[in-house]
Amino acid sequence: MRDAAPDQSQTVIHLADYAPVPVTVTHVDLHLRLDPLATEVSARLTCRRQGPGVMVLNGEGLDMVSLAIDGVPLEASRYMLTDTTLTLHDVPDAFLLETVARIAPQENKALEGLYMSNGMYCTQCEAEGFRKITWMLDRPDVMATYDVEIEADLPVLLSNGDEVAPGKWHDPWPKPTYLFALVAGNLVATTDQFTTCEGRAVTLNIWVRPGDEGRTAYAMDALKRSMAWDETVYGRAYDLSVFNIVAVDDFNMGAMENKGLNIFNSKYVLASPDTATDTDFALIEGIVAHEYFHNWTGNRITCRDWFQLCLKEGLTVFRDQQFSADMRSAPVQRIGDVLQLRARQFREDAGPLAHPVRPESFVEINNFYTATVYEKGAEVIGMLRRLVGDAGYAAGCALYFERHDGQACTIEDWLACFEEATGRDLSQFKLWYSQAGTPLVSVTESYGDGTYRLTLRQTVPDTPGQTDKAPMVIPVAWGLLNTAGDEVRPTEVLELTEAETTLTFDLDARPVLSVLRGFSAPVRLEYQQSDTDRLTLLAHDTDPFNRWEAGRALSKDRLLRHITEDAPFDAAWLDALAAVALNDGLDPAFRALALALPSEDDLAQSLHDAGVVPDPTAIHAARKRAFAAVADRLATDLPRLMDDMATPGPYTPEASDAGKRALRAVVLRLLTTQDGGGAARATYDGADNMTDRMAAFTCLLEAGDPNVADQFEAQWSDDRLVMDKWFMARVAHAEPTRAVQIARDLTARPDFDANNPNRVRSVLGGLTAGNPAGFHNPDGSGYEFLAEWLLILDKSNPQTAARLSTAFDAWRRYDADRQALISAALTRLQGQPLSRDLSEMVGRILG
Ligand code: 0A1
Ligand code: ZN
Repeated sequence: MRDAAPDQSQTVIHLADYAPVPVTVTHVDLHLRLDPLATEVSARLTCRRQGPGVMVLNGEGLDMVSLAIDGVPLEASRYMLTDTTLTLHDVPDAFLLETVARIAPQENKALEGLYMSNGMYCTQCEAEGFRKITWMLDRPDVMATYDVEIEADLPVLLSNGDEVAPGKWHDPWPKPTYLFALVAGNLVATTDQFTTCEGRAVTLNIWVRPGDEGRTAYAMDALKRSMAWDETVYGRAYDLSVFNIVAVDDFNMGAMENKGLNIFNSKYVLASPDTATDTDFALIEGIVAHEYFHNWTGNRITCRDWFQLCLKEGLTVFRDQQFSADMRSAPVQRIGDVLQLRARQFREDAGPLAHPVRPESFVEINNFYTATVYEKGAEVIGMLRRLVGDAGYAAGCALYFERHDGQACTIEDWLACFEEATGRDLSQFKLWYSQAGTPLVSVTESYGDGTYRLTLRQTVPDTPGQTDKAPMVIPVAWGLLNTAGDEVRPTEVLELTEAETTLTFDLDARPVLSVLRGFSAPVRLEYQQSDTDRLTLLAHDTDPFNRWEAGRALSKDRLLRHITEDAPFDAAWLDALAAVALNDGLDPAFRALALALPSEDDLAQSLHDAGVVPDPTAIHAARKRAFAAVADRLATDLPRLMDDMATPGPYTPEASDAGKRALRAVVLRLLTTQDGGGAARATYDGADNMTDRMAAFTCLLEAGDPNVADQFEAQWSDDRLVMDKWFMARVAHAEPTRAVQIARDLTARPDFDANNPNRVRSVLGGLTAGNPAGFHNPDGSGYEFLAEWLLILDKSNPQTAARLSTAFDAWRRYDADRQALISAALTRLQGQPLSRDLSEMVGRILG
């Protein structure tokens, strides 16, 4: 294997420096003769001058075989070739550039460009991978049509667009390089049909390795539902005669929206009841939809430059969340989305990696596929919709699709459509794209003499490179209940635009405030609401999100007070949780969410926010005690609850059954604290689906069952995706003092493939995210272990190494000893030759 040469160039690229290319490419004609070590890529680029200047093409790791313009080989004096560029001097106004390059896909372990996975050729070109295939203007504002011819002794040869002859593909839709894709291999398809609302017959294929055909049905179903939904809700129809999805085992991210040829991490396509959990099914549905929705938000209308990434990603995440909410329970989906946002994006926004939704500079764009760009980007779209209303949102989207189809756009283009369609000035709203950091909204209220007064104050915290921020426009949805729990004022949206706003009302009695309903803005609330009011909201709020939020606030408060003051767990809280758990009128999925306690990382951040240094070991222990207290309170009800949540009949991934299994999983965890694993063992032995099996497996691991790990392995050792779950669970559910050693031992196994990102993430992520008390072992062994692996991975797959390094980003929360250990590990890393990806991350984390 050839190591990826460390690229330490730390050139900073700025949004402000954007300039269009002087010479553009309008058509790309590619011929690829595939070979593991000597693939020949012949490219014919139709070029046209559009302004003054030299033409600089990108090209990395390419061996040049030939170079010609309009059929004439180019003399050495007319071009300059470097490791990363091909500069052409004195080109005509219109010409054909012909290059032949040689590359070695088999040696490409960075999984960017053209690479091989289990004998199959595949590509990943976003963001800047096309330059590893051939010389080209590898930037999103250069949009070209493509003809591709693939030569290989393999049965299936795929590229973008429509197949015009075996192995020959034509894509009529102009696209940037990052949407190019090619796949060649021994694959089998599950095929279906869809007829669009415009009457176009579309063949749908999901291509997998032979043997995996039995696991494609759910993804196909999700694809058809996505196509129909985008027509109905956004008026967007598909535009080619074929839509191909390919499942690949070695993939850096979740999936990729290449035009007409989506490539997926096999984890997000393949599912059967026996091998995938309910969570996997939900993720597959959401990701299939996400990639499909990109066909309009990303592909037909793309980004002018990579700073505009949120233009396609924030909008497409918002759309996939809307879709999932329509397919499933909307409140449960919203709670899940907010949990995810807080866990990943709030954490990012609170630390050294904080950046605006539209960053203004970067060294390596791959480091900006972040929770802020994706998830906060989606929240910004949600706020926009709230502010302009449903009709205004529909009108703005319609104008955007009509005006910008076929273009590479900016956030300014997007917002202008909403300003024009609705007449609303969005200049203050635009701050959401440029000011980093999670705004803090503090809420104070008073009641006296028949007057209720509500004051909201906002501040936006300092973040790296940004201080003294202006007030944002924050849509705060709120309503009032009376103390008996009846709603006295239904939801209204207050647009907080100033640093401080006060509302005053005449009311007969003191109300109970329900604020930030539906989590109407991605902000943190500072609000000392009384227990009584929270209990009222938990029992009665008409807004399901805030009903859950009230319970969450109570639980978090109990845990924090238990950690800082040793406060006992009181009956009022336990009774309230029990009441929700046993309320048959509520959706089981909601009850499961209400019973789940805040995560260890969430508690660590909350302690830090309160000025207390978090101790991961103490947090872990406190959370276990809280769980045991809930189990004690519910003890006599647990077996019945388990029975009530039975799902008779064969497994279906439907949300209603999944909700019951989710509640059963929480109940099983509670039961395990009481019976040492008896119920979990019975569930494990009797499970007929992976959801129940995994729920029981993790309980048994935590209970110290001596056999279950081997038993699971014996049954599933041939299944890569199932074994990823096993690797992760072994670490995440290990006793914290043993977690690092277990992780270390797992990486020494022959089936630990360091070139497979899923396997690597199972073990390293299982430790850093799944077992915080283990990762933060006071002896520093977790930090050492991660740093060692970052260095190893960086040599072959810099992108994955850089992503995993974010586990260190919250280091300044911790005590002086832990901080010293982490900064020493990071500083040692910094002293090594690192990739551009990892060195940018380490530098930013150290600050
Ligand atoms: N655009 C894809 C995600 C993606 C991004 C980068 C990749 O390689 C660096 C791969 C995939 C999406 O949003 O699904
Ligand atoms: Zn996306």
